Amino acid sequence: MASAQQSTCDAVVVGAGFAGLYALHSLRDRLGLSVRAFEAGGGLGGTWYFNRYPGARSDSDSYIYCYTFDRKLLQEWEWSERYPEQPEILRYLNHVADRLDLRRDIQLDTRVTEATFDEAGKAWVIRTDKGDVVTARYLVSAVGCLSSSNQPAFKGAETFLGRSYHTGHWPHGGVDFTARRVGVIGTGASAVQAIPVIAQQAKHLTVFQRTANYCVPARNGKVDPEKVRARKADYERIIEAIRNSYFGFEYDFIMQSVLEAPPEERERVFTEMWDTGGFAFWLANYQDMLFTREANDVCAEFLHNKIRETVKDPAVARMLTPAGYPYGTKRQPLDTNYFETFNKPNVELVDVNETPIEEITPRGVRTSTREHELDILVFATGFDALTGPLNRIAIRGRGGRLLSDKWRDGPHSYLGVAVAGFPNLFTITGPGSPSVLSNMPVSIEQHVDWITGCIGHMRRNRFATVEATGDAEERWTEHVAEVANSTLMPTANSWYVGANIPGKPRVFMPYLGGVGPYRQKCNEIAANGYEGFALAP
Ligand code: NA7
Repeated sequence: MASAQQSTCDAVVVGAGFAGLYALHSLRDRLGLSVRAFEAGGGLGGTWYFNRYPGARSDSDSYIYCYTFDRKLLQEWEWSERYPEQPEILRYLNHVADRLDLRRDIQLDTRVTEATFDEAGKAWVIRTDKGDVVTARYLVSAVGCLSSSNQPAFKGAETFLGRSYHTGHWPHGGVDFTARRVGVIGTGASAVQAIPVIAQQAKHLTVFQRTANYCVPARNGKVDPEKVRARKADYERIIEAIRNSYFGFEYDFIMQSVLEAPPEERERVFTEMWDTGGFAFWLANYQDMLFTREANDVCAEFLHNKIRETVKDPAVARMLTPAGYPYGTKRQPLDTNYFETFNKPNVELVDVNETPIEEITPRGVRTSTREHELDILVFATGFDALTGPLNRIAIRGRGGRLLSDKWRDGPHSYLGVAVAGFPNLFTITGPGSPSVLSNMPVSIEQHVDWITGCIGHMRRNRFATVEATGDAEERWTEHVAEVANSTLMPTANSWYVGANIPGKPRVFMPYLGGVGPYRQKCNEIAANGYEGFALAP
């Protein structure tokens, strides 16, 4: 596709990951719109194009970490393991793009830098770093929730003579750690996946930990072919179940207080969830776990004991034992031999609260007590979540107002999909929607279907613009906060509240009301003529 050109189309989609691909397909092939998608990556896949670090895989089970709109594809595609690995997900997304003939409308290696709403023309004028200027009636953001990486500004970072990488921008040829001294900064979900794999190769691995994490075993492996067959035969029920569930998984809370469960019963239930692996311990635990500290402590204690049982050196076990925040209020990583890795003689743990990183030197990382010499430094330091990817595009709505200015004190959004003052802008899995607190493909499909319905309604009724009203937006934003504040979730210094980014306003960004209830709310709003939106000819 030629670049550096001026053109017009009905819709521009920003991003070609799970969300962008489906948005392109839905708007183009269901509504018949002319659509152009821009993707910053050199290939499609979004998150799965960029996050190629060792051990990268989905933490959702493969049979539900996929599109459900194409039932034939659901039957045909064979996942090789319980959790799909990054290359396999990328193969899947490329397969989908070919199957739906999406590539002809995707421009790769192109970052959208600006989008300005032209009030007179009732259209968006979108500019890219390749010089494209596209006028489109609808602007659909499919930028992802975790695509703007967080690179902490360590003093001296530029002086390091070894090689350094961020997990979210991993080199395509991979990194050979053999005989290398490696440092990993961070112990979030990415690090928890990468550390055991790096430790197998590296001569020496130093892990710099700021916050110890609660991890539960993934228990990855081949899925019994009988189970695969049974699931394929049962997809209609599964789809209904995940769409109406709380988190987009086949999980339900145990409708009992953990404090009322007899201790032996509780232990049996915990052990069963632990042995099954995956998110059950987090998302299908006793119902009061995320509501009262007393209940939470009981669940946390089970996990503390597991760490003590696994990690041989009591001092290291103590450092790895999370403290100071309730279990489940930060994203729970799934691990494969994470804690076991710290028993290896070539692995060292540094608590940067006790011995802070003072600077990065040409030879490695210097903490308050010593210099750790390194050949390779891995930043597993996460992302400026949810608002970051949107705020880095200069999106100007009515009166030329920048979205990043409007969101200076935190995101204000209606349903997480629309913003007052920014007509015809749709934000797939934006802040204020279940997004990162759900199995992403389920939420992505719901948003894209809803957006398609909304644009279809506009075209049938000859509305040129749709815009969230200020009132509806404020009520929704308050509701998002109210639901979050009724739980323990906002109490931790997590990326859900932006605590990982210095200066970011502390606001709990994803919607905790549940995937099923949220879907129902969105459907009701549409059925009531797009309540809370102003539609204009
Ligand atoms: P996360 O979960 O944000 O983890 C980042 C890690 O890096 C975490 O342990 C942070 O500690 C640590 N970090 C961040 N900044 C610093 C500085 N300045 N110094 C030391 N340590 C730091 O990102 P991931 O990539 O692991 O996972 C992101 C999501 O991707 C994941 O949840 C899945 O949804 C997929 P902190 O906890 O903030 O103290």
